[in-house]
Amino acid sequence: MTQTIYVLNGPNLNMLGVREPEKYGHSTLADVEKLCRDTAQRFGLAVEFRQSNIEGELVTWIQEARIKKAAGIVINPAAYTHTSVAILDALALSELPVIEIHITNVHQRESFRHHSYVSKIAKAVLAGFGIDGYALAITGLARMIGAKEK
Ligand code: CA2
Repeated sequence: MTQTIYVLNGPNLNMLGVREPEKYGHSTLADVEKLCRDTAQRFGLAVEFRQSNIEGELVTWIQEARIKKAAGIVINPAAYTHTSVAILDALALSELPVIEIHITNVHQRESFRHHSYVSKIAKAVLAGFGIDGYALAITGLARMIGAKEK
């Protein structure tokens, strides 16, 4: 049976490629989705790719990932990284392997971006690779769950 990974994106990431290209690059969220699908396909994995500006919707999708027996979660919680105990709790309750990814190196930015609630439960954290971080995160998760490269 094909295993599925959830790739979840938080608020404002729908603006990728549209605003602030000097910080976030020129790729759009649709480009990120294609990169994720292409990377996952190499390991025979399916992808549920979602973005929301609403905290509770992300929580619901994390719960859904567990119900649907997903193999793991790659998440860029965006600003909720630094604020959301609800997303931390949902990820912990999911009992799934979680990889946290940030496009920018949050540690070079404002001090309020240096703390992540999600890092408390993430198996691994990537920051500063641009959108390539998504491909690296999926590759790392695929190896973690024992998916074989085709
Ligand atoms: O570096 C990342 O991936 C972040 O998760 C992005 C969040 C930020 O709040 C985190 O501290 C770090 C912001 C997402 C907003 O994305 C935009 C993309 C293009 C233009 C404007 C915003």
